[in-house]
Amino acid sequence: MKRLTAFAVISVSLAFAQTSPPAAPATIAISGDIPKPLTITASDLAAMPREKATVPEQDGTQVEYEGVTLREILKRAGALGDKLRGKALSTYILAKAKDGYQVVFTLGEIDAEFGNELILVADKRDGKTLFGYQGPLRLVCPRDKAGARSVRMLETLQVVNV
Ligand SMILES: Nc1nc2c(c(=O)[nH]1)N[C@H]1C(S)=C(S)[C@@H](COP(=O)(O)O)O[C@H]1N2
Ligand SMILES: [Mo]
Repeated sequence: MKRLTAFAVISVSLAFAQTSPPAAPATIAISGDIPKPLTITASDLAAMPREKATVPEQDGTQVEYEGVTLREILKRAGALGDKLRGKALSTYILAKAKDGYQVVFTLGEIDAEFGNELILVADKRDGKTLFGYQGPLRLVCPRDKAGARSVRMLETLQVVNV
């Protein structure tokens, strides 16, 4: 009986140890060459215009991500205006993740008049919050043929005007 209890206690603690810690709040910090640094919170994201994108997993299954476009976020931060001309066309966005992973996008590829890329800052996957190594926020680049720019655990966007 005692042994059974000890076994039960160990199993329960193991079960707890295996559950991931509470997810960090979904915020994204935007800094660099913008009028003023800005943090977008989970509730900001929920209130902004939302888009969906369906992309294939590496095994071919389709998953639906949902979130706010990088374009909307850059507009909110004052990095994207009406007509992208001059210096704005040599501006890039450095997207950084919690694990140090980082990739670059240009304002030109995101702007509707140029590349018109729909890049998503996603907070949901098939309707559910992004778990562990994926979230709470990630980029999704549906037009990319490889997954490498779809930064998981996205934390910051730095706007750099070269
Ligand atoms: N933070 C972070 N994001 C990342 C990576 C990484 O190492 N760290 N790897 C990239 C690569 S190489 C791929 S193929 C995709 C894989 O995303 P998936 O887990 O949705 O398949 O994540 C990308 N995003
Ligand atoms: Mo990859």
